[in-house]
Amino acid sequence: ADERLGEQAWVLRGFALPHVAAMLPALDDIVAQAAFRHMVTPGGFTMSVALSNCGDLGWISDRRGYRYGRHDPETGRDWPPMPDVFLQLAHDAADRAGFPDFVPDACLINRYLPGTRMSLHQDRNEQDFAWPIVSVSLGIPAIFQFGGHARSDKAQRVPLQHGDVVVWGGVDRLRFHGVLPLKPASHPVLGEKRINITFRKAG
Ligand code: MD5
Ligand code: FE
Repeated sequence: ADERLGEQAWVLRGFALPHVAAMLPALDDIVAQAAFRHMVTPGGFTMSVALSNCGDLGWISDRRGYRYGRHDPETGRDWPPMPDVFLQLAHDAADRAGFPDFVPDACLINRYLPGTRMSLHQDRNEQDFAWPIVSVSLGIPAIFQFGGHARSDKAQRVPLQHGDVVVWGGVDRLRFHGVLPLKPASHPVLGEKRINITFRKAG
């Protein structure tokens, strides 16, 4: 029951569910090495989402800008390696959405608590926009905003649940998107939070 969001954008409902049991301990391992933190935007605002990364490249923000880097700026160490279960899930979801041979080198992990939001933006820090982005939602639900190519274009609202995977590529890769403030809720396994894991080929 795949849902088409755009010409080359798909919601794969529950696609991650068979992998969640293996993903959660891998996630705990990552955040034990590279803790969730709130980064500052180039404009001087502290992001409401807390983030970590795994893989060769991690997405970072500070007063100097947004970019990918090989090291965790908090510790100076490499980001933790991308677990095989993450790689396999990202590859298989991309393939299912029509993007074969996707091998991500960057995995951004966002943590949302009730009230956390992400305002409309485009993801433009990757080298090659021909590769898709794969996003996995875990924990409490969120309403994703899927906009157009201009910030002012009307956005569709797409509810995302635990286990849903979204794949964006091609003509939909640079659409504006965001997440509405999370409503308080509790998930039986993750508690009062949402984790979003995005896979990119950044380098
Ligand atoms: C989230 N994260 O739920 C979202 C899901 C981010 C971010 O937006 O940048 O960390 S990823 C949504 C996304 C990625 C690339 C393209 C499009 C959406 N899109 O064209 O709609 O934490
Ligand atoms: Fe984004």
